[in-house]
Amino acid sequence: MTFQVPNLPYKFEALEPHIDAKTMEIHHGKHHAAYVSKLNTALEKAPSFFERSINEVLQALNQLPEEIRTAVRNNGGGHLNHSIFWKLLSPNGGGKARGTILQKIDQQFKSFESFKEQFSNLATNHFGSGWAWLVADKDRKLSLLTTPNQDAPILQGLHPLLGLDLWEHAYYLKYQNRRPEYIT
Ligand code: MN3
Repeated sequence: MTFQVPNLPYKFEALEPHIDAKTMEIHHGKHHAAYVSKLNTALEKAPSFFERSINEVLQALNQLPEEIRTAVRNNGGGHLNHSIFWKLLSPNGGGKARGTILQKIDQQFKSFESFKEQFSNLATNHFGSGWAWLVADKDRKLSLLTTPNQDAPILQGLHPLLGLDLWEHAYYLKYQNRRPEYIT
């Protein structure tokens, strides 16, 4: 089975006014679709990897032929990161975290407000394209980081809990150069 773009769990316009319908349509239908298409083309050189999940493929990059490793890292990462991103967004989302995750955030970042501020600063100051993440390590310790390009946290053995796309294609139509406003 080749990799497929997952359906959005809501309509393109569902995230208005924060993220506009046209951005969602292009982001999901063109950008994500291109990552998937290029991933599938690259893996034609190693078709046994079609049997694996995208997480497993990215964790086994060094088993791939060297000539397709970069293409799989970039486009496989693009596929995984966006698949996570669509599910993190929701028309009924937002607000303060609750329950166990809030306790962990308070422990690690002192308060939810301080976590938001640190996450926003990190995302704002990331140079160029990439992603901002809240991740858990294997001991369930939380931390913040950014990754360049489409590098996925799983490449570092980290489990993403929250991710924000910092590529201009994610916000340019509505926010132009105002990345901080998009992040908020
Ligand atoms: Mn994107």
